[in-house]
Amino acid sequence: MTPPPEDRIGLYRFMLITRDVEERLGILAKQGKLKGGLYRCLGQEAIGVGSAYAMGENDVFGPGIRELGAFFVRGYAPRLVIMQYMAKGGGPTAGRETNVHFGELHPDGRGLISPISMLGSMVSVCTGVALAQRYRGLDAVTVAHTGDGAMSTGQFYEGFNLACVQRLPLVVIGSNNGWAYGTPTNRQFRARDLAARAAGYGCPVMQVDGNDVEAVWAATREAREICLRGQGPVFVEALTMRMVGHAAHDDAKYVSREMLEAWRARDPLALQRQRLLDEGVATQADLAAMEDEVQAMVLAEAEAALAAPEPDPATVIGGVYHGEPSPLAVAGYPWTHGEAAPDGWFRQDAATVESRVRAPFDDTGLWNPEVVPYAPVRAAVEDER
Ligand SMILES: Cc1ncc(C[n+]2csc(CCOP(=O)(O)OP(=O)(O)O)c2C)c(N)n1
Ligand SMILES: [Mg+2]
Repeated sequence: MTPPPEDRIGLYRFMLITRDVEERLGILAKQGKLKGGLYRCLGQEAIGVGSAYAMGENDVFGPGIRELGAFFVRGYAPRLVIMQYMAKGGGPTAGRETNVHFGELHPDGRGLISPISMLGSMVSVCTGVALAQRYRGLDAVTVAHTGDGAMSTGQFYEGFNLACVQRLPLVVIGSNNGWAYGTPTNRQFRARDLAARAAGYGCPVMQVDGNDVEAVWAATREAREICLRGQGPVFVEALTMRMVGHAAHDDAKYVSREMLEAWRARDPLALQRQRLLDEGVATQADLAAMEDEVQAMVLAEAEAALAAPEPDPATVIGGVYHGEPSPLAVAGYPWTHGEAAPDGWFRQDAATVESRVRAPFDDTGLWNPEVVPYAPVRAAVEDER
């Protein structure tokens, strides 16, 4: 499955935006303009972008901290992300939080659950969302992200196992980047990889090159279709590498230079760029023009964020304690702290609910997990892991 030409270019463009925003954030951090830590997804841009791009309009997305690209795909302007990192008053949490812990589940929102710090919990939460989607008869799936480390938590097991038993429309994308902070995967689990671990839950499992944005797109697309047929959940392992430390304060000296070099040759942006040229989807001039346009756009967005006001001290506990008016509501954000989901968020149709709830249980056909081995980079780095 290959995306249409405009989407192949779109995938590259969103990865470019992601990288340019992170690079800009890195400069702002050095200038002392960021309030919190900087957690980058350098080298992993294809996973957030490819999976978010493959989703349907009404699907719900549960990103991890390395899926920054998904925020842009789902419609956030770079200035909002930069304002969030700068704790500006007009940022998505109005200065209450200083990296990507924000989202919107409102019907007018962008179907993004805020990344959850407690590792593994995203999968439990998304299991609940997927259960609600099926119960309410929605033609939609939930896409949850996990890391190799997050997959080692009890929360992951409990959530994912329940999703499998219930055959929920849940796609879990596991980014195997070889490390959970400074712990390599071989000190974390004995199974060969995340796909082997996931197969034990009894669901369909796929393994993709996480640095190939079109492969991530295609796998998510296919996983989504399987879920909509009632044969979910699906676990997709995306093999990748974290090209910088866990966060800006981590020099990652525990990662060997050889391993980094092997992966640097497979940079997701460079791979997609070359593919667009090789297959005649875009010319050198087209891409250069787009790169200039994105760079200028991100710079202008950063300038707008820099010029934006700090939070008003008078509202500083708003949206933190129950009953305090949230500055986000004032700023026009639809989903505010403590509000109930409005009527009509979920479509309630008894017949559809009935068929959705029944159908997956009647389907007793067991999925034969077809784990597609992924060789190229694995060979180079396997011993080290
Ligand atoms: C339950 C829990 N334990 C520990 C932490 C601290 N912590 C935050 S990120 C991280 C590593 C995560 O590794 P992984 O899931 O592989 O994601 P990656 O950082 O590689 O993208 C750890 C240990 C946490 N946030 N939650
Ligand atoms: Mg990891």
